Amino acid sequence: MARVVPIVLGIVFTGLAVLYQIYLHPLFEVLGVFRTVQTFGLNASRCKRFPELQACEKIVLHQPSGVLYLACSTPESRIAWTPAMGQLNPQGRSTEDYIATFDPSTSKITKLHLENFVSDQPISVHGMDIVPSTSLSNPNNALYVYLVNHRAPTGSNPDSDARNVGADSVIELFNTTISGDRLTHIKTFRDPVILTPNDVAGQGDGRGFFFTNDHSSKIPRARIIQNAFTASTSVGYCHLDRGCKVAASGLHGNNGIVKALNDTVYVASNTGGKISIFERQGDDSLLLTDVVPIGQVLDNLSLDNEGNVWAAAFPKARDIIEHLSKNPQHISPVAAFKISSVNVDRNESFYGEKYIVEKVFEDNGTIVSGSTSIAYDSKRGLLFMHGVAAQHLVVCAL
Ligand SMILES: *[C@@H]1O[C@H](CO)[C@@H](O)[C@H](O)[C@H]1NC(C)=O
Ligand SMILES: *[C@@H]1O[C@H](CO)[C@@H](O)[C@H](O)[C@H]1NC(C)=O
Ligand SMILES: *[C@@H]1O[C@H](CO)[C@@H](O)[C@H](O)[C@H]1NC(C)=O
Ligand SMILES: *[C@@H]1O[C@H](CO)[C@@H](O)[C@H](O)[C@H]1NC(C)=O
Ligand SMILES: *[C@@H]1O[C@H](CO)[C@@H](O)[C@H](O)[C@H]1NC(C)=O
Ligand SMILES: CC(=O)N[C@H]1CO[C@H](CO)[C@@H](O)[C@@H]1O
Repeated sequence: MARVVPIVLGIVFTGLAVLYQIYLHPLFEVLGVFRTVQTFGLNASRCKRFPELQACEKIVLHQPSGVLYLACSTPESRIAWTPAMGQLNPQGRSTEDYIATFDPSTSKITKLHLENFVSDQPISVHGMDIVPSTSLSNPNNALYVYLVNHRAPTGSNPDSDARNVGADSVIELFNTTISGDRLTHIKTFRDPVILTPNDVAGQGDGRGFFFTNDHSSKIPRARIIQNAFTASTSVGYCHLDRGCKVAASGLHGNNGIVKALNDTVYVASNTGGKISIFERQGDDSLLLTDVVPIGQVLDNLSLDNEGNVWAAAFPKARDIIEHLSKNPQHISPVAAFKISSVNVDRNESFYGEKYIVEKVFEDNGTIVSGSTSIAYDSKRGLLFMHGVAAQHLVVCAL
């Protein structure tokens, strides 16, 4: 008996060490538990802050005009009502979320009026996509606006308490015109496949979109552990005529999504610290073609004019969690990665190197803090950064 105990302990410790090596160590690396934040790549005297725009979860650049679209709220209300973070107190949510445009050439901010939007509750914005209309008869420079809207469940019985059932999330389709001040509502998509929508990537015909589900259940219990260790999130596709379906499943910690004009779809994995690249199939499902490891907690993605993918990243997961779930004033370092695909004509691709990952900057929170969304105007050399609970828009000349 006396000799069995050390053997059992030995086995247990070896088991734990193996578990640590396989699961915890990579996770700690991605979460930045042991990381020292660097500061490089941004020059404070070439950056400006715009505190009129707060808590803008998602920003999307309209490249031809240089105008930025922002989906905004208030930092305080995000702590009460951010279903993606399991924050499900609808009483504390903002009643004045809005979509705004920001023109960097004049610094003009325009809050867009919602037209034809009939709802029994205020809009609660999250992910967004802005897509120029591809319709041939398009005299007005129309744009389609796809928005994740986290409604609260309605009614007064326990089955309609958000803490028990989660948010009643939908995806809204609007249209607008470039430099217009209105968003005209076209349709609300509500479907069981739209479970925990985070971000959306829409089509230019205003008829369909891909979106990420950031969890496999609407209710927060055990969701964090589930997301860190299991591949249980999905990408869905909805179409005006064909309804909604799961386009890809078994993915790890889905977050931002972006689609190139050629229908290549990029999805960021937050706790997985990687970007998955898909090709759209004839039946609107997505075929995984590549995975690009980044090694940090990732958030929302954007594409620049030159086909590079930009990813906002959090060097310190602990700080972003504090910032998002307790105290919006808490400083959270930010990093940005640029992922460029190697031209297939070039020789590198023959050796299996298809993407180049470059860390463009890292900041300890002095210049930018808590950015969950980054957009780069490659023509004008401007970098835009905002975050779900951030206090201001930051615009930097690179
Ligand atoms: C930062 O930008 C200012 C103004 O453009 C410039 O004078 C300065 O040299 C820059 N600093 C660095 C370290 O590049
Ligand atoms: C937006 O949609 C409405 C209704 O579907 C339509 O009447 C209007 O012309 C559209 N606006 C633009 C700018 O395309
Ligand atoms: C699709 O477009 C992206 C972005 O411009 C580009 O990087 C990618 O190589 C293209 N994919 C294909 C299959 O052409
Ligand atoms: C590719 O490799 C070949 C043989 O090494 C070389 O002759 C050619 O110049 C290379 N092409 C490019 C675009 O680098
Ligand atoms: C961030 O870095 C800058 C420049 O290296 C330094 O001056 C500042 O004290 C740092 N701030 C924090 C909060 O670490
Ligand atoms: C669309 C979008 O903004 N997605 C994510 C951006 O970052 C925050 C912080 O992690 C997430 O909560 C959002 O879901």
